[in-house]
Amino acid sequence: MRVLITGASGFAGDWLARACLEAGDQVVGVSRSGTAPAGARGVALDIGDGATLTTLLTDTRPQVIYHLAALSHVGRSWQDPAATLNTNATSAVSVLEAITAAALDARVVWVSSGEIYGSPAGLPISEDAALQPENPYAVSKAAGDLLAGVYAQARGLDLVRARAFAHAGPGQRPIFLISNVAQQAAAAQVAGEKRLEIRTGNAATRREVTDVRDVVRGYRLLADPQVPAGIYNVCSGVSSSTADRVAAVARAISPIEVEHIVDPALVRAHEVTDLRGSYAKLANATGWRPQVTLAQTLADTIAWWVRELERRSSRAAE
Ligand code: A2R
Repeated sequence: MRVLITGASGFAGDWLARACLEAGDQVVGVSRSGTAPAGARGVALDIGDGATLTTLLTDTRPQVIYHLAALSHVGRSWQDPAATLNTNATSAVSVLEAITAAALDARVVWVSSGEIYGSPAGLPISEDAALQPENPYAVSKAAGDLLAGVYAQARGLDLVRARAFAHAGPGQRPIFLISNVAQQAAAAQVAGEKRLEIRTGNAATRREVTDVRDVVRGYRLLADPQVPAGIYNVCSGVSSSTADRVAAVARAISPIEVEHIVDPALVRAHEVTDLRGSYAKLANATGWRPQVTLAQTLADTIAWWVRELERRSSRAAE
């Protein structure tokens, strides 16, 4: 299978590219840096450059296009909302235009986000919930999601919108919460500490998280043209509280003693108490179910950070 992945240098894109390579796909990975895993062809390209993207699509004729390229961080979207909207909405149009212009017979897996639902009226969140984005990132992803739906209908693209909820796992940047806590835990292990303080916001707030390996398995299942086009949540369906997650970290790095400190500076005033999605539609269409537990995600992410920190310190010592 010939596949093209935008955002192949990113956290999920790298896992996806490697999963495709393992399955025997020929992978073209697009990002501004052009970095892609060994075995893939990395192409340095800004997705806003529609003409070059059209030429690349025409030359490589992918059978599946996974669109992941985005500015992906909610906090950073408040720092630079215009850039976030530019990449995730305006440049998303250039991707849709390029796919249309290349006139490919391809399945498009358009990676959207569970963030676009905002605070829903009911749980679990299904695909027909209203879109109520609450930050610039969520607005930009909602715009990209809606545009993809409009292009699929108006231009006849064979497109699925994969609304991925928060995901985590080895290799994620520490600006994301789970990776940040895992990095702290790994640093304590590497330094031989006996005690670790973890500071968080509200301990009772419940959020869901899906392992990145489950997420990319979902994307690959959605690439099958037999799966009806449409909208699919990709999510674990279970939420855990902040306190649960800190306790899971403590179990993962035992015997290091973990003290959970709820920092008033991190507590948000009007926070939604629970958020979780429903993956029933994806399960019905593909048989997908999450396989990796939160404990496993945490253990693997901590182990990844231990290797990463040791690699950095041996490089610094050279
Ligand atoms: O361009 P680079 O080398 O910084 O690569 C990032 C790429 N990217 C772009 N590629 C081409 N043109 C652009 N203008 C552009 N802006 C960003 O998107 C990188 O390969 C990827 C984003 O990776 P991460 O920040 O690690 O995001 P993650 O967690 O892998 O999320 C993937 C997708 C996104 O659509 C999220 O909105 C969704 O999953 O949750």
